Amino acid sequence: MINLLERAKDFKERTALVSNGRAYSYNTLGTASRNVASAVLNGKSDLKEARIAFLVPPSFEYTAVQWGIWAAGGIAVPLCVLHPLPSIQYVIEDTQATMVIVHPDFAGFLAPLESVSGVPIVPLETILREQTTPLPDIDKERRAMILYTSGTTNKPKGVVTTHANIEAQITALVSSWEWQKDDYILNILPLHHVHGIINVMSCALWSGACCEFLPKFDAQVVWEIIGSGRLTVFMAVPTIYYKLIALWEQAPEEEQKKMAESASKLRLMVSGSAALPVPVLEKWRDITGQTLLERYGMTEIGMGLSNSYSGERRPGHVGLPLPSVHIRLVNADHNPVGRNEAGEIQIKGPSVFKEYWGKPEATKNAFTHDGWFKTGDIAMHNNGLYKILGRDSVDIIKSGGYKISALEIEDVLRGHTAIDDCAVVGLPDEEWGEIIAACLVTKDPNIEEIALSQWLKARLPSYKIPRKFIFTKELPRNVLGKVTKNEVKNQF
Ligand code: MLC
Ligand code: AMP
Repeated sequence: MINLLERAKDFKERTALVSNGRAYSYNTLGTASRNVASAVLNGKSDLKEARIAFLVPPSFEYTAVQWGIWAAGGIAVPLCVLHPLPSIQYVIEDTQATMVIVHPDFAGFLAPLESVSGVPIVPLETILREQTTPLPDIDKERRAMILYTSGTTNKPKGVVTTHANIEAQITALVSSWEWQKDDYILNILPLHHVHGIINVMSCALWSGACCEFLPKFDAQVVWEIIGSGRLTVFMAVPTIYYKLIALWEQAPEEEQKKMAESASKLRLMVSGSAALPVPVLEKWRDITGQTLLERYGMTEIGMGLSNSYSGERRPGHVGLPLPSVHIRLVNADHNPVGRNEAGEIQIKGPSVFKEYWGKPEATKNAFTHDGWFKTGDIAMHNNGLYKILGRDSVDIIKSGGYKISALEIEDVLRGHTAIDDCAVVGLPDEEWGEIIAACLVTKDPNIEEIALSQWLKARLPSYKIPRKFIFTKELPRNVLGKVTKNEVKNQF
């Protein structure tokens, strides 16, 4: 199994996690994880890749549950605390989860699922009780985790990674970014995506460092924690840096100086999950003296490309392949491109995922016949470093660092009785990267945006809800009848 629980034994009484105002040592985390493993095994000798879903906010308990599932031979399926019930139900049913572990704050919210899906919902408290069972030996090639990511299909797909994949994703970053046991990082990201799970939490715990959880991003609190001087490393999506800059700009001059000085002391600040706008990089550098290290990654591959920790960090670029990552750029004819030519990023290596859960056809289509994973991102090699130019699909939107499928939102919108047809697009936005916009063909000329947003909130998480609407009699289409999304964008 992933070498996290075993390594924890070496770090003993060092602080692993700070959660809800309490510090937890590596020994405490190890014991809690073994209690969880014994509880989920419930008399069995090995879970044999049973899927265990868990709805637990970022916390000590989250980590103990994740490690416990791994130690018992299960597949960890972290659920998103921001999702409405239908999105959660989809993941539980798609993974055929055999159990859902639920934090007390979400027990009432999840309760209706037990009868609908027939899946046992188990309170977190019972899972954490002290108990011991012999734990199985887990081969690293076995499946460890499923994370859901949007693609060019309407429903998100489950990305399956093995213990070996996860270990490769962690170790590439630990060595490149020189993680040490004296590091201290703040996690402000959701823990159902790789950025928070791998880059922040798992890299810290691999290294014997400390990870503090802030359950929800709040720019004011983040600045206070930076001001405390305890952080050495910070990682976030570009939107978060934008929001931190906005708050700094509102502060009185004396305060600004203090904020900037404390931020200047961190050894590393990283941006990723979406393109870091050069003005944001420059502004952050002007304020703090820190040049953000931009890197490129994806749920299916962990991290692929990174600017240098100790060398050049070129604005607007994502650097070079991380250790063990093989990369090539290919054109539409599947041939490698020349220097300074654009091509699709394709990736090979031990960090690349195993499969889309239950979707052999989608898995096959995601790889070339000779085993390269097709990312769908377009890049060029520009004077020694890679630069991301965009994506090959207009149907994928990146907003606040979340990847969102336009088709998924269209599918939901078409379920509204007043909507005949629709087209969803991403519009460039300084703060969010892109914001979601919907062009609607409706029967009801009086349909209200507020009422529509409320209706959507019951069906989609907040970050997938369109922020702009326009109403039209007909969607623009090409001669083949396909909606021309670039024209829709122009209409906004
Ligand atoms: C929220 N709001 C949005 C929005 N999301 N408006 C436009 N577009 C969006 N996407 C609005 C809300 O409606 C609300 O408005 C206000 O913003 C605050 O909402 P919130 O929910 O409190 O937002 P906040 O917590 O500030 O969220 C911002 C954020 C969040 C940046 C912290 O989006 C986030 O956690 N992003 C990270 C996602 C992530 O981890 N991605 C990694 C994927 S892995 P009002 O009017 O009600 O106040 C990956 C691979 C890799 O990509 O390379 O890493
Ligand atoms: P996800 O599926 O949520 O893991 O999102 C992965 C996608 O985020 C990639 O395919 C890219 O499109 C995008 N992405 C990640 N990092 C960067 C970056 N530094 N610059 C531009 N796009 C990025």
